Amino acid sequence: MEPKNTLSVMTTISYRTCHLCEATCGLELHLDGDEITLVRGDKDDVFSHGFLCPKGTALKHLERDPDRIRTPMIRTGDTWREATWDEAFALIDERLGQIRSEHGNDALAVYLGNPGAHNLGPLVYNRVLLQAAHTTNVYSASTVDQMPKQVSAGLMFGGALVVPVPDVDRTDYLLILGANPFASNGSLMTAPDIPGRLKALRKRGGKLVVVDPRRTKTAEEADEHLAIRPGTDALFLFAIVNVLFEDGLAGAGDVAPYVAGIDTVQALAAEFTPELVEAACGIDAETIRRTARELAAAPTAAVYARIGTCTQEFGTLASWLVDVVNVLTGNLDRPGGAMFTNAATSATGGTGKGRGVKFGRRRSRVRDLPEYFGELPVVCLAEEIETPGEGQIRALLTVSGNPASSTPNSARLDAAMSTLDFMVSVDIYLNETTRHADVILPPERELARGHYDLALYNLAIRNVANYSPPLVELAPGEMPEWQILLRLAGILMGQGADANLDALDDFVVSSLVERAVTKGNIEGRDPVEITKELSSRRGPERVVDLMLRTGPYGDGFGADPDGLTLAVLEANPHGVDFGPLQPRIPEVLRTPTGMIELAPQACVDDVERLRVARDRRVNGELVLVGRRDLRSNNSWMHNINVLVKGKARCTVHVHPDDAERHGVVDGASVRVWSTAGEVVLPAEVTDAVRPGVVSIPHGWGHDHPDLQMKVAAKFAGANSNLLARSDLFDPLSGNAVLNGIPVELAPA
Ligand SMILES: Nc1nc2c(c(=O)[nH]1)N[C@H]1C(S)=C(S)[C@@H](COP(=O)(O)OP(=O)(O)OC[C@H]3O[C@@H](n4cnc5c(=O)[nH]c(N)nc54)[C@H](O)[C@@H]3O)O[C@H]1N2
Ligand SMILES: Nc1nc2c(c(=O)[nH]1)N[C@H]1C(S)=C(S)[C@@H](COP(=O)(O)OP(=O)(O)OC[C@H]3O[C@@H](n4cnc5c(=O)[nH]c(N)nc54)[C@H](O)[C@@H]3O)O[C@H]1N2
Ligand code: SF4
Ligand SMILES: [Mo]
Repeated sequence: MEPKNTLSVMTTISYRTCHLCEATCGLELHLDGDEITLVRGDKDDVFSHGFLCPKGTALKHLERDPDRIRTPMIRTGDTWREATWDEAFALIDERLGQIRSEHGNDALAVYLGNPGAHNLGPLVYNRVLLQAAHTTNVYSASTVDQMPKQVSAGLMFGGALVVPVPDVDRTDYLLILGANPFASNGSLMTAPDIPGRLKALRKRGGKLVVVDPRRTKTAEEADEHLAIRPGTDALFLFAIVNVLFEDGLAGAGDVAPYVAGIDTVQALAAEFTPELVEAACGIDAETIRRTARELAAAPTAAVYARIGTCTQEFGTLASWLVDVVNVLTGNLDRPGGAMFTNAATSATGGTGKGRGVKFGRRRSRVRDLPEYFGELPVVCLAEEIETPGEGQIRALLTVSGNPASSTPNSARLDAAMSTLDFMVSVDIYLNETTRHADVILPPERELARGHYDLALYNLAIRNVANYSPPLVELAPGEMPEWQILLRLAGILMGQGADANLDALDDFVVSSLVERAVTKGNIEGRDPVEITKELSSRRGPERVVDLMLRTGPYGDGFGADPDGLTLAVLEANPHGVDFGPLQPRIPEVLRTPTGMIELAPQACVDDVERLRVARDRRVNGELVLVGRRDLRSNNSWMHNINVLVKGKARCTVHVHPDDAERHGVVDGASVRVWSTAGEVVLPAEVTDAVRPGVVSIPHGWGHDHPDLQMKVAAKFAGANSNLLARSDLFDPLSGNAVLNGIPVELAPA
């Protein structure tokens, strides 16, 4: 064996952006042939400067995990067998063909999971797949995640991705609610090395305040921690707004000419004094008042909120009020405040107006819940499978998703999935969800794919771009995920199991080109000529090239010879930095009025619900919240020994007072139950949670005998979503309530 850091003659060094979370760190990969021998942070990466976390290093183990599925699998009864691609697609064509012709397109549901937002194939081709499926039953991890933020941003600014991000590197004051970026490395805020950036903020004299029912690592590193009661962030933020108006501190700064609805917000906030909300929030009035004044007085400030404020009862109201405070403190769209990224693939040619957003064009069959941005709330999925009648779901296609683990009332969904007539999963593991599939289609290994973070660079705290080419050849029998998705799309379009992929892909690209020549830097150009210029590439890379070249820094196919192309990124393996964020209002707005709608009617109407909730005893005696661990990634990286070994991570955190009251002892097994179900797991008695709150991480519970994840089975843990209820959701976004769930607890 060789010492780790010595380069053998065989070693090549390559660079690649890590796709495992939203931080987009640059990795330096040492390869011996096709094998990774060492992973380091790329110190020349223009954005991450050498930072990486333990998951980045684990890429090496993920690539060679022996439990990973590498060949298509077909299940008959309880037995799985390997199959050829042709056989697998032929079976899918036959069965989905039957089901859809007999019962209609809605009989097939599609669920898109989180890794699809981090992988180039699905980022480009999931859309094509959905168009081909032509079904009302589209679901995704978005409605157990950020949908409230997208809805509030849609209502206020006009688009699902017009989401402001905190200008972390320049702000003087950062107020974080319901996020723990020291563990998660940031979300809806692409910022590699957030620990370093937050330390730098404090070092330059800035202040960091964290609002979280738990004293997280981020809270420990902050100047101040406010241990809020779960689900009350909207009340807290309303009280801040109240103080801003009462003290004459409210002013929208440079964006004032573009703000509509300030008076309505002022009137709504009038009743929510700090004194009125302090008991509900568990934060005293004086602290709320001081926080409002500090936010207003800081030279620049930003409010940033994430999972804890989205996956709760008032997810959209809280998400809305975050940006209301950003506007009213004059911090929206100014350096050091909350700003809009101008990603290299952003659509250009915006006029500062648009169609805005419209929800509910379709509705769920059983509960009549509206669609948001083309998808139905995943809290509806189980009932749509269970309930007979026209439009019942009989077949399911999951693409990089594990809804049996990640969505509420998992036991019910799990049972419902076992009744499906047919199920297909595009996935790399045989896990809680894919065990129900009839066919599993495994994508290629990570190093054989190109990578460009099409989604997350839209939310980056600097304008950056970085492309990673595939580093190894496809092994025999490996199929790229984009081709799998396109073949499935071909089947759903009725072109059969072996549709001409090249022709399909040409069609995808030509329709994008047709649209691109209607605006921006290639307006009026000949689409045939543009398509020809792109023709040396295929698959997602061709689409990325088009988007980069027509984006804000693009070469416009000759219009700016020094402009950006995919080839430029290929020549810059450490990325290209287009600098700090710049003010973008009004150009970035897509509302029909061209204004920032500070008081969208849907939010105004929902305030009544908040008013009622304020007076009740918050969600009963004990409520459940989640948490994330740095060495974990939702439900799917628990089969990697270096990440899961050591101290058990799937424990329930209980405050010492609650532990005493319920007779719970540190380390002993406890039973936690809700109206949805129960779990048994070890207790960790800690004052890091506030009294009345217990915390369990999600994504565990790998104990089913049918799973093929040997390491995960040893560290199985319990699935917290057995406790989450599918009847609890935020009515403005359909998003599940995963934090603030009433539970009870007893020694097991
Ligand atoms: N209680 C509770 N529940 C939660 C949350 C919470 O905070 N609390 N968080 C929610 C959030 S934010 C999210 S995003 C969701 C995640 O919900 P999901 O996206 O449904 O679940 P993941 O755990 O991310 O599972 C990802 C799946 O993709 C597969 N996979 C991994 N890599 C690839 C690949 O390259 N290609 C393909 N095709 N498949 C791949 C994995 O094997 C796994 O099956 O969970 C949500 N659930
Ligand atoms: N290591 C690791 N990194 C990840 C992931 C992972 O699973 N592991 N998942 C990735 C994904 S998909 C996402 S979406 C992001 C999420 O990124 P974050 O939003 O930073 O997620 P969490 O670390 O779960 O932090 C949420 C915090 O909200 C708190 N909270 C719960 N309820 C409330 C409430 O009512 N009010 C307030 N103010 N706080 C509350 C919780 O105690 C918790 O500390 O992380 C991503 N990065
Ligand atoms: S922080 Fe995220 S992007 Fe960076 S190395 Fe870790 S998992 Fe990868
Ligand atoms: Mo997420």
